[in-house]
Amino acid sequence: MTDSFQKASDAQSGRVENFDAIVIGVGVSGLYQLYRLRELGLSVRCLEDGGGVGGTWYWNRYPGCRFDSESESYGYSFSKELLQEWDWKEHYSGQPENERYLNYVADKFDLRRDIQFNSRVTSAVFDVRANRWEVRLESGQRMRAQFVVAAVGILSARNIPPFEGVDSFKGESFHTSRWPKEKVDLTGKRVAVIGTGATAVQMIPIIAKEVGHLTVFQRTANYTAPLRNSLVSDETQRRFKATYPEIHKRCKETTGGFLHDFDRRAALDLPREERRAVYEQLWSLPGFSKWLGNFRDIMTDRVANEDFAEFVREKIRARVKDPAVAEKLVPKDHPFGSKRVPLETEYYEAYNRDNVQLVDIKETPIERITPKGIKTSDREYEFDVIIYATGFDAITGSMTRIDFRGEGGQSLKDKWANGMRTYLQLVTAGFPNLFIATNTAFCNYTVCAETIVEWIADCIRYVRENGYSRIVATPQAEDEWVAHTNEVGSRTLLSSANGWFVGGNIEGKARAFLLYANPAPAYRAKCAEVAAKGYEGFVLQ
Ligand code: NA7
Repeated sequence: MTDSFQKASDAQSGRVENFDAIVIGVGVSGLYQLYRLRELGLSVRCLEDGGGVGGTWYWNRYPGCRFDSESESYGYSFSKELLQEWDWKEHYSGQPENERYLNYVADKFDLRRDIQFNSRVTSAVFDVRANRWEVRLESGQRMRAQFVVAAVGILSARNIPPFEGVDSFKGESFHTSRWPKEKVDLTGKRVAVIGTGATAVQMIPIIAKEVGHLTVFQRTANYTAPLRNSLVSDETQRRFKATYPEIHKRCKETTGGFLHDFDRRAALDLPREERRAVYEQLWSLPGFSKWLGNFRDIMTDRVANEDFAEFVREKIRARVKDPAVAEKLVPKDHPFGSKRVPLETEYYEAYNRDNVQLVDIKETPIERITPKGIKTSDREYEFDVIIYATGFDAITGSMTRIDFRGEGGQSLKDKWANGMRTYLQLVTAGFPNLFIATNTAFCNYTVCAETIVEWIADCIRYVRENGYSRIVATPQAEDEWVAHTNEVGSRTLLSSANGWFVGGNIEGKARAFLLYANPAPAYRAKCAEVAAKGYEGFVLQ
């Protein structure tokens, strides 16, 4: 019987399959979680909405999509064999290659046999008497498991703003995270891009060369920095493979899990000329060096931040020929790094092209989408294609779009209505045996995702080996963690902007620190300490 026939017949017959654990999502975290749980000898079913593995790297197929992390620091570190087998072709690897990598991992570790694709989870209800979750799919299929691990991604619930008339547009429209697998031919077309976040910044310079005319609708100008990508030479490839232990050790020690780390000096302790020399040096380096390799107070001191922000503004002005366009592209209303800094390649040069126009929608807001295009407060623009590069209902959206029901039938969506509430970013009180395997530390994705996945696997093993059937965080531990997260976040400049880090990108979304802003080593140490103390802050039964 084929998989889809099996599913259809299960849905019709009401047959409920049983597993030790269900993993929702098969991106970077879910794939590794499956591997670790299987290593424990658990029966596991992995449920994936998409038609293949990869999560972010499956869905985001828009032109120009790539890592902003150094490739050698983003790949998994758990398998020495894998590290030696895989060659990274670019220093900042592109989506097609990243998807191939994750498929290679799935095949190498024979993970596919436990993955059910095209399976969207709609609800998960905890049965307090049986200590099991009942998970239901859009198809009607049901299954039960003692543990559920939600590896649902931090940036997977796409955000299409509720513009009036969205469905009335007669041309083609795409959200960047649902870009079709088949090539989208933009040749000669009139194209709109709404949004200027990390996604748009990667995509715009590439499609600008292809389209007939491109109109970019910008709500907030962003600080960006040059990516400076290049091919990995054979010699560098050999160096990666020979020094992976050092690479991973470094990523475990740095503030954000990257190869970069903050300069221990305070910016303003240096005379202006010396500071400038440091900025120029950082600017010439690839990747996030300009953000995460900057002076230590860049994320905490407004004056230090403004000093660097002004340097970035000068860099933008120097690249855009039309001073009026340049001024629109220069960010002035939030500190550098308080939103995720997009890394770019020829982004500003795109605005020097005759076929690219920038529309500032703070000056002339979008009033509605029309059958022909986009109507702002001053005119209607006609398009063949509208591209929504409008981001995500980050971190909480991928959880709350599943109807999780915990003890007493409590809904997670209701519980988080005023902001995310977790203990250790990993669990939430009132929802036993549910783990959140997404990296919400301020940390290079895979680096901390591995830690989180391993922590969850160890916790599940502990529960089983000690004869317990459930584990749940106490409300008190959660309260303390939320207060601590807010306190740590408020020491930084992260709340000074309206980005997804704090839920500020979505109208009506409660503002909260969604990322844990303490340095990654401190986060790792805290999680390890909780485990070492027999899962302090949890009730085990
Ligand atoms: P982002 O970084 O959240 O950017 C989304 C963009 O869409 C940003 O420019 C937003 O403007 C804009 N946006 C969102 N809602 C609207 C409305 N209602 N009207 C106009 N413009 C809007 O998402 P990305 O996909 O670029 O990047 C997400 C992450 O992926 C990134 O951080 C990396 O980690 C990888 P705003 O700035 O909010 O004014």
